[in-house]
Amino acid sequence: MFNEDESKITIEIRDLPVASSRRTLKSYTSEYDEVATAVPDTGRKLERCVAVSFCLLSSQQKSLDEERDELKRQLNLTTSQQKSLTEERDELNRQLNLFMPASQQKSLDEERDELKRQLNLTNHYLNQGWVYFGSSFYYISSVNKAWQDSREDCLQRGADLVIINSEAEQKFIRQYPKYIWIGLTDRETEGVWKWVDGTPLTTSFWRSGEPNNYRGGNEDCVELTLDWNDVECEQKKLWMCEKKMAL
Ligand code: GN1
Ligand code: CA
Repeated sequence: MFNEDESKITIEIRDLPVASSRRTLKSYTSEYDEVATAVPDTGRKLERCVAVSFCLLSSQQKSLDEERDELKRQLNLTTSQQKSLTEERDELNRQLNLFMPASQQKSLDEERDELKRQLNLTNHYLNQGWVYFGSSFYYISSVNKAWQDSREDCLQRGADLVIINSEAEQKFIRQYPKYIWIGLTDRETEGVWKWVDGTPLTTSFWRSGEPNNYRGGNEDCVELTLDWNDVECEQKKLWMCEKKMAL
């Protein structure tokens, strides 16, 4: 880039003794002026070079400054948007609490969850062929089993053998096929009839002459034959399950 004269100047400046590096800016300036006067072209080129570098640096700084200002502007915008959203949320919460206290909201949420649970359960039972009557679902089997096995089947379905508490329920069950197991037994204590949920028998619908422990047998379980009859628990019959569910 430099011609022979310029190379000389470079060497002269580089080869300056260490002590001279402590000289004042004034003395360098005058030295530069001397050199520039001695070699006029070199001085002009150096000046041009410094000026171009300065211009480049200035323009880079300018674009960095602009970029920083733009980022600041966007940050301020986001912060102010967030602030207004926070205020809006707080105001909505305040209004909602005025309209309905938090405790009431909670109990409504719980009620909604409970209703959802019941709806899912109801769909499940209806899809499996259960029938709703009074405040229970009922299921009638399609195969015959002994009383205990029948009961196991109901328990696996989340239910138990049917318990008959009223005349309405008795009438409802009479629509179904004859000879079905119900959840009544005196297996624990002969002559003391108890429902599968442990409650004692109060309202009964025995067939005339029953229970009779027929011919001195061991009739400890109850079938529904329009009305009730005690029979041996090992007989295989259809059965009915009941799942209580107040809807
Ligand atoms: C007799 O008639 P049937 O089979 O429905 C008996 C019942 C016995 C049952 C035993 C009037 O009923 O008590 O439990 O056989 N009924 C009469 O299978 O004796
Ligand atoms: Ca009998």
